[in-house]
Amino acid sequence: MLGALDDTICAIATPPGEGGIGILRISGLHALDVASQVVRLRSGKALNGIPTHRLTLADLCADITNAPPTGTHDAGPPRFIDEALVVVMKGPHSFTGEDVVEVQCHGGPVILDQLCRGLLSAGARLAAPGEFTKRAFLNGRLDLAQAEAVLDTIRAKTARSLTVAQSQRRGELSRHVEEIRSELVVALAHIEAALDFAEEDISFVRQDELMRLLDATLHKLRRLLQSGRDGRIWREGAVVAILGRPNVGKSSLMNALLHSDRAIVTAIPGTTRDLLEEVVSIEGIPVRLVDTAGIRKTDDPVEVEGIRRSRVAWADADLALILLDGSQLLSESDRALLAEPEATRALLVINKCDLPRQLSSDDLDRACPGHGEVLEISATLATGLNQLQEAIRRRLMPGALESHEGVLVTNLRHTVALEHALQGVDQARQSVDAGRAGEFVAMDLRIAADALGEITGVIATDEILERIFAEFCIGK
Ligand SMILES: Nc1nc2c(ncn2[C@@H]2O[C@H](COP(=O)(O)OP(=O)(O)OP(=O)(O)O)[C@@H](O)[C@H]2O)c(=O)[nH]1
Ligand SMILES: [Mg+2]
Repeated sequence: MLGALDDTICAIATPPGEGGIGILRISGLHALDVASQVVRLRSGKALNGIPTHRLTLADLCADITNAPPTGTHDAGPPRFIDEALVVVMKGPHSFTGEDVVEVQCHGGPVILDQLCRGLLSAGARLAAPGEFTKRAFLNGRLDLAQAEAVLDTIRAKTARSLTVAQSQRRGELSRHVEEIRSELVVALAHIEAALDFAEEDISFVRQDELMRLLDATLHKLRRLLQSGRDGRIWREGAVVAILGRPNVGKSSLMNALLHSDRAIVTAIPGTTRDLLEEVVSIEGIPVRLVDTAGIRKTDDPVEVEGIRRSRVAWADADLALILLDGSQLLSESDRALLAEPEATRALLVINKCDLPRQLSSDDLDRACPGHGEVLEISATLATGLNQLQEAIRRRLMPGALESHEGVLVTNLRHTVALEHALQGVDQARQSVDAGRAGEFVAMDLRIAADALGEITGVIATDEILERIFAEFCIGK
């Protein structure tokens, strides 16, 4: 993999399709030579003669007739493709740390395709997904947690998720983890020194100091791990399923929360047959909202399949809303749903509160003993929705937003590494407590320090890198 760093890579960095501007990136040892074969500066100057990090006007020309994606062909006269603004970013002061050229031309698929082919003929190769960011990591421009946060930044679905991703991209998590790791490494060095000079009766480490350090480290690791559940939701979003018997207003609630006519709403029970999903920001939390088919006994095979899917959505959801029609008495279908064991963990929502109330609270308590909070809304009038959104947020993230000013762990890979580190430190602490030989303590501390090193990539195998960067898009 390291050998591949010699290649000059190129990729279209803007999304496929038509756009006002399309951007193509080139990075590598020969980025300037390769780009020079396609980029003609209007000033007549050579590409390597212009100042770094400055936009310059250019024409793009290449012989792209029958040019294969790679390899050689008989070169014809270069043809004008488009005019462009070109920026050279000389390494190491570029995103990848290498020489980078970015070409901004019109965002047409044919233009970008021809430009790309021209560069491939000039000796570049197509970048793999995430290869620019991987190079930034390998060249020491970013650590691994920061590189992962580049993807989270691009994928953030709400403003709050973006803030969390940006803080990780700036290296706040990395700094925190590195601080803990270096404390462990220092302790480890003392213990190992003590082992080396065991006969000479020199004490390099006081037991009470070591215990204090291990306790403090355990505390820090536990706090980081606790932030992991909320962190995962900020990064990946939560799934909230709207359930209920037919006609209670599930699709109406979906539309009200989305402020759009996404789902079909009719007075006919059994309107929704399939799952409908949309992402919406609920108090800053990215929520994938799932509208489901009304659950009731039926022989209609299409509806039966819809109901099966509703149950799958319920099982997969982080939170379920069970919707009830307040203008009617509880029906058999309502009762059956409320009697399900998972119903006690759902948020009960009484809809149609704009109509005269028929549903009684006592009846509800009997149908679902031990149920949680009950909210009252009208989906058509959009009343009670703020309280509902607040309740959803409270249920998804019981720790209020304010408590997360600190560092937040958002990534499962980091959580797993932190768990390993915690085990290691805990084990080391037990060994110290039991007066075991220093070798045991050192071994456990080494495991813990290495696990933390995997987060920032101080310790990273090719396999870890492949897995991380494969998730990226091409051009990033
Ligand atoms: N008065 C009143 N009517 C409502 C309210 N919410 C929904 N409705 C009406 O109830 C009927 C059913 O609404 P839907 O949103 O289609 O109900 P659903 O739960 O999705 O029904 P299925 O898809 O059949 O399971 C429609 O006629 C809606 O206009 C409400 O808050 N107040
Ligand atoms: Mg519906």
